[in-house]
Amino acid sequence: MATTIPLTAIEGAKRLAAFTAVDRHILSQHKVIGIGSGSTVPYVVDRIVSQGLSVNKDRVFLATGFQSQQLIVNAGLRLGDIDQFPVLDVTIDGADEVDPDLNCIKGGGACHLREKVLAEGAKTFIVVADYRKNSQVLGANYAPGVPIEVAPFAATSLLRSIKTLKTPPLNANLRMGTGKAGPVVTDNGNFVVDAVFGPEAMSDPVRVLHAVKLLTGVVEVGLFCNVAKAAYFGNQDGSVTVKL
Ligand code: ABF
Repeated sequence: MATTIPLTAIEGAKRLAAFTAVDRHILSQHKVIGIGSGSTVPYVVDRIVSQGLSVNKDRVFLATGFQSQQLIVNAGLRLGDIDQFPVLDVTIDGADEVDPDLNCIKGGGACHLREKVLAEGAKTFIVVADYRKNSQVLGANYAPGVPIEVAPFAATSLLRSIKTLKTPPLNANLRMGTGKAGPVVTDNGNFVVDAVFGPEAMSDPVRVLHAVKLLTGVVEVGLFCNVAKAAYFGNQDGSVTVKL
């Protein structure tokens, strides 16, 4: 007899957020859908699959990275390409942290360049997460800092130039892989620098985003400001908090 393994509270919260967001935002008329990265997104795909073949056969799904590409393909959904479908109806993705204005830190999984392309290309961008990501100030709950994708040749220079910002990070480090794997390499062949900014800087994430983006070698910054339309947080008690 098959045994069912109960979900932990956090997994249950992720699933609740994902299911609620899909039910509200992935409608039958939506044909081009962006699928983000991380551990909450598999529940998004599960819920979309449960909408049935009759709607899904006419849809195309775009991926933010290798993981979501595998999710789409393994679920039997049609994988599309951003070059063919640059405008998406809806993109749903996870986040590392979300503030009351729906500004997000993203990129803990090193996918934030492609995530931002699919978020900005969507008519509606929705964030799904568990309650731990619901924050008053970015950086309060997510210790690793702001992920910055950087061209490998410029990574060492960036670690120096970022210190010259008007409000510099408290620390910044090249993200390393596990063991002796060397630096983490993104799906785009770049490195990632994680920069921890203090509460004063993070009270204005748009300013941080603009300042860091101007530094030579920066490909994309894992701050998503004025992009998300809503965020859904699953709570431990089975409720969902919605930020609009
Ligand atoms: C992606 O996955 C990233 O931007 C973020 O780093 C991470 C969040 O994942 P999880 O759903 O596992 O918390 O969305």
